[in-house]
Formats: sequence, C-alpha cells, structure tokens
Amino acid sequence: MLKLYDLDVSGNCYKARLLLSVLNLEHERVPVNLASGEHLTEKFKRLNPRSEIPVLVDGRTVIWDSHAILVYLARRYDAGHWLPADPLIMGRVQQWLAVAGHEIQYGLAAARACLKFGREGDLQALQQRGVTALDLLESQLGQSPWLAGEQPTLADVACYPYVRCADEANLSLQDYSNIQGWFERIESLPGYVPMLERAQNVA
Ligand SMILES: N[C@@H](CCC(=O)N[C@@H](CS)C(=O)NCC(=O)O)C(=O)O
Repeated sequence: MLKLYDLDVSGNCYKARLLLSVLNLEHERVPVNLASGEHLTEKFKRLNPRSEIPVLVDGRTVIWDSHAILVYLARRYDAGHWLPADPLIMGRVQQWLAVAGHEIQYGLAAARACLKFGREGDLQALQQRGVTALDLLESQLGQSPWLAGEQPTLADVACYPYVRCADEANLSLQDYSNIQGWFERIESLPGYVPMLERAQNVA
C-alpha cells in the first residue's frame, strides 16, 4: 500500500493527501513529529536527505518533495487528467508549480509559519510576497476556471492548500472573488478532502 509520511498541519503534505483522495488511492499515513526533530534523524534522512515532509513510499520507490509526489501519482495512477500530456497545458502546470514553490511557499506558507508556529522571518515581507501570489492567481482565475485552463490539474492541487489558509497568514481574501469561486470548484471535486487541522478546528 502507498505510504505517506506527513503531518496534519502541513499544507505541503495536504497537497499529496488531496491528490491521493481525488484519485481514490488507498494509503497509509505515517505522522512525522517535526517538533521533536524526527525529520532530522538518520533514519528519516534515508527517506529524504532534505529532512522534509511529505515523503511518499510506493513499494520500493521513495519520492520526496510535494510537487514531485504529485507528478509521480498523476503519471503513475491517473489517465492523464491531472497532468495532461499536451505541451502547452503541461507547461502551464509547471508555471503554477513554480508559483506554489516560490511566492506561495516563501510568502503565504512562510508567513503562516511565523504566525502559527513562531518561525523566524520578516512577516511583512513574507506577507507582501503572499499578496503577489494571490494577485497572480486572482488574475489567472479571471481568465480561466482552473489555473492551467479549462480543466483541474496539478496546478490547482499545488496552489490550493496555502491559499485556502491565507487567513492563517493574516491575509484577507475578501477582495479576491475569483479565488473564492475557485475554492468552490475545488471543494466540489469528487473525493475532495479538507485540510485536516482546519477541519478539526471547525468541529
Ligand atoms: N519543497 C518542499 C517543501 C517541504 C516543506 O517545507 N516541508 C516542511 C513541512 S510543510 C518540513 O518538512 N519542514 C521541516 C523543517 O521545518 O525543518 C516540498 O514541496 O515538499
């Protein structure tokens, strides 16, 4: 069975959980305790030398990095919907993976980590980069229903988690109506699952 090394509060892990769920792929979750430094142990470093989650194990195959995991799952277990082979759409997906890995990761996610987990950082600068990410998405989603065009792809899965919890980075989405419409479309996808920790907060 597929095994995902992850943590409830991690948006990067949630990317993998979301795709696993919409692809209806049974998997076992293995919680990794970042607070106690479990990811820094030699045992964990044999799975991921970068000491980060998520990590996916599929039989003898080990894949680290959330976007690499998305690409692997889409290519291995999906008929081409989530990462279409069309050169233009594939290129567009890569564009948005780049935004997820830069403006979103080092903007929205990093600002959230400062506020929620006490991480060091220049909060204002991180929030400003987060706003750049939100502006990029808002503009694209005014032109197409999904980030890479007419159909949902890995681009949406990769960008959604930290945009969905922008409030935890103290950024309001009130003026981002295209993003709000996109949330509704994503949250209506068959197999959609919410980010765990937020779900528990609401309960
Ligand atoms: N580029 C990596 C980033 C992964 C990442 O930042 N993971 C965080 C949890 S969300 C982590 O493991 N951090 C370890 C640490 O803080 O030392 C990916 O997309 O998987």
